[in-house]
Amino acid sequence: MIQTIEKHQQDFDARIGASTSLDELKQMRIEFLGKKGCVSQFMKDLRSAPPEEKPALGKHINELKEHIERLLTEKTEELEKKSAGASGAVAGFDASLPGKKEIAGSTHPITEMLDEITSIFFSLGFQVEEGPEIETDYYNFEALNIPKDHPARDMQDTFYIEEEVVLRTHTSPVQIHVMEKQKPPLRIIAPGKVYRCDSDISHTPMFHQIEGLMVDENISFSHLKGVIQIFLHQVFGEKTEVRFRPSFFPFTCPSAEVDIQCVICSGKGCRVCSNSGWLEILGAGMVDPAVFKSVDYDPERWTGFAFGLGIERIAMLKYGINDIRLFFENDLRFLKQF
Ligand code: FA5
Repeated sequence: MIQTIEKHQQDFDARIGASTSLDELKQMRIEFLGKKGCVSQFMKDLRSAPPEEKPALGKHINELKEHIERLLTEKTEELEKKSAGASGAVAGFDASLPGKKEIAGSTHPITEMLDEITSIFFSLGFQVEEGPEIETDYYNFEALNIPKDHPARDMQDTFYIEEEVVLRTHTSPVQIHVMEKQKPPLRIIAPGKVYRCDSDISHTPMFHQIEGLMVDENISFSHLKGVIQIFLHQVFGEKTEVRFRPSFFPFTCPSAEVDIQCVICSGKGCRVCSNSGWLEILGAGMVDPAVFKSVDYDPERWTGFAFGLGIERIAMLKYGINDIRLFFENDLRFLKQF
């Protein structure tokens, strides 16, 4: 039996030396180590061998088994390395599979609109300022001439964090922060997020505004009209219909709301413009003397205008979007179009 074992080992050594594929190795593993393979057969034969020969035979069979296992493992690793080297890949990597496409990110349409508007005002000499999104009641309302019991608070449905702390409902409080720090003349815009308890086809609870403020000697309403007109014509084109409508804001006097003809229905009236043919995009006016007093500016010497515009509304009009909520649903099919 020892001779037969040795014969099988020689046979195995010759075959493994000549083997060139992983399939051949699999086949040899079955033939030599499988249930019906020669090692199993030797184990069965061992049971009927004379007891005095059993230890030596057992040792030979185990050595053959270990030899086969070791050489099969070594040869498998060698062939795997070779095939990986040939395909330029690593083990377990299938070079024939189609590649995964890298998805490149792009700027959100609201960010693009913000950048575009900011650069228009920048070209008109306005500097960019920022303010906090969590505001005190004082900056969001009181310093802007909206006392606690004033009905104008109803115009901006407010998220209160504490009694005196709110999520800012508009970017107008940045006016106060800037005027407290800087002396006139000044010309600033303040872009950022604002929050109101609002949600429908043209309102979202979070949206973006850009505040504008210009203060100098002899600033008049015609300066305001000129700046707004230049801005809207740059965004929507020279032929765009714009209208100034008298309005009320406690922090400006006189005040106006500016509408632009609805681009969804070309002024005929639709769901988006509530059948009016116009969409309101900004509020504006001459800075109220009460606001100047709250920041220690002399209202006899300085005059100024301020405006606050809704970025999403402008983006809706520019791109012909009929539901503001699409901007925030993160649907890539929508976002990829910009
Ligand atoms: C204001 O917020 C004033 N602070 C604007 C202002 C600034 C007036 C300086 C005078 C001087 P109003 O509430 O109208 O005004 O909002 C301004 C713009 O924000 C609106 O014209 C509209 O375009 C947009 N807007 C208002 N509420 C929402 C909302 N929930 N979702 C999206 N856009 C909105």
